Formats: sequence, structure tokens, C-alpha cells
Amino acid sequence: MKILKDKVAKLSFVALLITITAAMFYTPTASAHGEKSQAAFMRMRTIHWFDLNWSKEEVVVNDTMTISGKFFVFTGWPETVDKPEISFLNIGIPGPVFIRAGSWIGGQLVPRSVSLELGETYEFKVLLKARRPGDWHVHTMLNVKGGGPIIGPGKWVTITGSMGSFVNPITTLTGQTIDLENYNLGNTYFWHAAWYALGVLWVAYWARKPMFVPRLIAVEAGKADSLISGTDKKVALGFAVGTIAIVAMSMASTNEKFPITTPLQAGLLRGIKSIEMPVPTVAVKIEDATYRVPGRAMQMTMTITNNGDSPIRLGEFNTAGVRFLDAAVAQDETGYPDDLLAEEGLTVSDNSAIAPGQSRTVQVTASDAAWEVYRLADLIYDPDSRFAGLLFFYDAAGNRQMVTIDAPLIPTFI
Ligand SMILES: [Cu+2]
Repeated sequence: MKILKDKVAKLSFVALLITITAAMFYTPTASAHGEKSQAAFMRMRTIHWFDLNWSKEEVVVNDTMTISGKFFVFTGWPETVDKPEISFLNIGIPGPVFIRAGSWIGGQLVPRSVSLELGETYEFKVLLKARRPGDWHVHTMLNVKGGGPIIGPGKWVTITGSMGSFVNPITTLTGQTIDLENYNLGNTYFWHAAWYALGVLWVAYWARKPMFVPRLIAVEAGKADSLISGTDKKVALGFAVGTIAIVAMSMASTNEKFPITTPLQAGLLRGIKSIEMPVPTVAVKIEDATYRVPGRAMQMTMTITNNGDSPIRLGEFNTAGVRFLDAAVAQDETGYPDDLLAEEGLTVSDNSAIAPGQSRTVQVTASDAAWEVYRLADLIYDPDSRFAGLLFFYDAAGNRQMVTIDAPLIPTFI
């Protein structure tokens, strides 16, 4: 009976070990990013991305593409999210399907974190080099310390070719040219295998002995000391000394082989240049805003005052990367992702030009399935149901003005 118990215990242990090992190697391919599950207020009241351009829709391995555009750091940043004082311009992709060859904000290279100001608009560009073939959803993204990754609009990009041909050559500061894709990969495999083997040896040594139940019985009988013999102590000491010796020796030989090393660079860049946005000559006052759940439409009553010197019309409402356009005023020519573009999603009760000096109260409806598909309507279940977005006004010459809006949103269920 004791032998059987012991066998069962050992088998369970081995099974557990196999399961854990298998779990470590099981990495299913992620096809989406959960962008739709990010709280709607995070997408609507933090970073407003606009004028985005994905330079290519199809790219061959080793070729590059850029994502460029602007983002406005929303003035009414939510209290529950840390301010973007330490933020990092990133790209939202499923793993390293591209490598980020460079990123710039306001023309400045930003390989590290930056400090951004609320109420400012920044221009950015990210240079990507294709690595793994497939169809990938490529998002803009800003990581904010204390706020998490704030994801922007995504567009499908196809990478063709073969990953085997991917190269990532760089020249080190000591003048050596290496391919980062497989530099010293043998070393990585060797050390993983070596430490794994050592770990298995350690486990195997102790697993030879009676485990679990017999040990428990011994401990309960007050014979815990008898479980560890003199040989056990010597072996344990051997393992400890051996491990330290391996670390010390390999460290010494590495230092000898690579006398010059620099630590990974981290730090904060301040004073990032923002775009000088002209003070808008259009003033907008949101009288009220409701979201009609059955109609998947948001309705705003707003008073627009034109303080400029040319007549203007409302052309676009942009929130959380979803663009509602009045086709008669504004069209998209940049190949913006279809699911985020409501080409005729914006209806204005009277969208004739508002003359200089004139003020008009209009009903504006932004309707599209995107409210539901992108789960922006979830906003109505928030304890602070506010929405925010950008309005773009155009004059006859095509000059554009950007006005930000921020107001409470009241849902209606009928
Ligand atoms: Cu995505």
C-alpha cells in the first residue's frame, strides 16, 4: 500500500511538471488586442488621434512603413488616470511582427519616455520594419505611467515574404556590425538549457526519495530531521557552490570578452515640441447630449458661434478614433480604416454655412454601428458619463479648425 501511494505521488509530481513545462511553451497567436474592451472614457477623454496615415497596406519582410499623424492630449483628462507626465509613444501590434526602427514626436527622436502637456497637440511618426508575414492590426498607442497603454485606431496591414529572410543589422559603438535578429542566439539557448538541466537534476535528486505523504507522516511523527541525511546536505552544498562558481566564472569570461558595455538607456525627455495650433475662431457650446441606445446614435444640441472672418460648416466629429463625417463638407482621402469611418455618419439639422459673427443652435447626430461595435456606448454605464471629442469646421477654401468638446452624456433607452 505504501509503495502504491508513493508511486501515485511520484506520477502526480511528474504530471504536474509536464503540465507546467507545456504551459510555458504554449503561446497561442493573438489576433486582436482587446482595443474594444478598453474603457470608453479612456479612449474618448485621454488621447485624441487624428490626421493618421498608415503609409502602406501591404509590406514585404525587411521593408519599412510609417505611421504618422497628430494627437491631442485632452484637456479634461480623467481624474482616475495619471497625467501623461511619463509616457511612451508605442505601437499596438500582436507581438514583434514589426520592429520599431524609430519614433519621433515633434521631429525629435523619442526612443525613451516623454513628458506631455495637457491641452497640447503633437505631431508624431513611427517607422516600422516588417518582420513576420501575416495580417496584422496595427494601432497607434501611448503608454502612460499610471494610466496603462492607451490604444489608438488600428488598421490592417499585410506583411508578405518570409520571416527567415528578416535581418536587423546594427553597428555597435565599437564598430562591430551584428544582426540583432540572431546575435548570440546560441548563447541564449545554451544558458537556458544549462540552467534548466541543473534545475531538473536538483528536482530529480530529491524526487528519488519518498515524497509528499511519507514525508508528511514523518514530519507529523516528529521525525522531520531524519528526512535529510548527511549526504543530502553535502549534495545541496555542492549545488550551491557549483551555481555560484558557474555564475562567477561565466561573468568573468563575459567581462573579458566584452570589456565595453553600456546599460540600457532609460530616462525622461522633457520639453517635447508641440504644434502651435491657431486659436480657434469658432466657439461651441454643448447645450445637451444624449445617446439613443436603440438607434446607436448620439445627439448633441450645440450652439456654434463663428467669430472668424469666413463662413464655416461643421464637417467632422472624431471621438476615440471613430470619425463621423458630413460627406457634403468633408471626405476622407487617406484610406482611414472602414470600421472607424462613418462617411455619412454626421447629420446637422442645418449645416448651411454660418456667416462671420453669426451664432446658431443646431442638432448634431453622430450615428454609426461603431458606437456598439467599438463599445463606446458603454460610456453610459460609467459613474461619470462624459464624452469628449474633436469637432472639425471647414470654410469654403478648405481651411480647417479644430474645437474640442467635453460634456455629460445622458442615455435614452426608448
Ligand atoms: Cu487591433
